[in-house]
Amino acid sequence: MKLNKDQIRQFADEGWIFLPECFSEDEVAVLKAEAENIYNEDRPEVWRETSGAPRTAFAAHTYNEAFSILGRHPRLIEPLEQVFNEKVYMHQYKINAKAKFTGDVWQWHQDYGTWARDDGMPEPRAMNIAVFLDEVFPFNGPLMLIPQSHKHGVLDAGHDTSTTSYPLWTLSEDAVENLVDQGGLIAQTGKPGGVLMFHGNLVHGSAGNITPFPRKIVYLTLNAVSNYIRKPTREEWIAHQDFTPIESCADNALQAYAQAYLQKSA
Ligand SMILES: O=C(O)CCC(=O)C(=O)O
Repeated sequence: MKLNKDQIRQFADEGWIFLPECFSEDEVAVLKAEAENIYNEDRPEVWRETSGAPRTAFAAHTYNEAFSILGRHPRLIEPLEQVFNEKVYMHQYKINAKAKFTGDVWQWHQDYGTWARDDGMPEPRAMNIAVFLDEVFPFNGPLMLIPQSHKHGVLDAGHDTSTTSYPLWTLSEDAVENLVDQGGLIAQTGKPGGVLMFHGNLVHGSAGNITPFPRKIVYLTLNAVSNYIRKPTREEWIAHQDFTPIESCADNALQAYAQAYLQKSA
């Protein structure tokens, strides 16, 4: 899947684009079922909120077939190869739960700020491409983005290791207020199967989820191969050190897997 001129322009100007209806109902159904299975496992890659609810599952592409196919899917890989003009590898892979009633906040941050400081990534030539598994409403903790904030480079940040179970380099309230004055603020809602891609320096965060509606989103962090990380400090399954370029699977691979899976479980 290639981005068109308008999408490329919006990405350059605003720092994000949303692509609705990228994955079918069957494809999403399988990923949702498998995400729940993973959250029920007791494994180090599954991090939990203080309530015990799942917060995120790392590296599912390395131990789950459906998420492995998603991690090689051309609808996600090709747009990033197009933007970076080279092959990409998987820097990080997360299935964020934002569980019903207890899903916790993600403080205001830039992804590249963490990749640079914690992983020694040389340039912001990596980014998150996110697949919505549940409907994202205005009220179940949508991702909030500050348009155009990617144009400010890496901003000052403090290392917050206490607010949630996930340490993050977070921005000050003053910095966020200034950026919102300039670029505004959007909350990206959308149906399951939609895809959001956003620049590594775009400032974003999300509020807690006190509704009965879970909000699962899968994030593939794809890095340009030449921009491989130089000084890793985190576990291999958080910031991968296998820099092998991803070869995309067939466009129908996940659909075929989903049909077989759904027939078996019917
Ligand atoms: O899932 C969310 O609400 C936020 C995730 C996020 O900001 C991140 O992974 O960097």
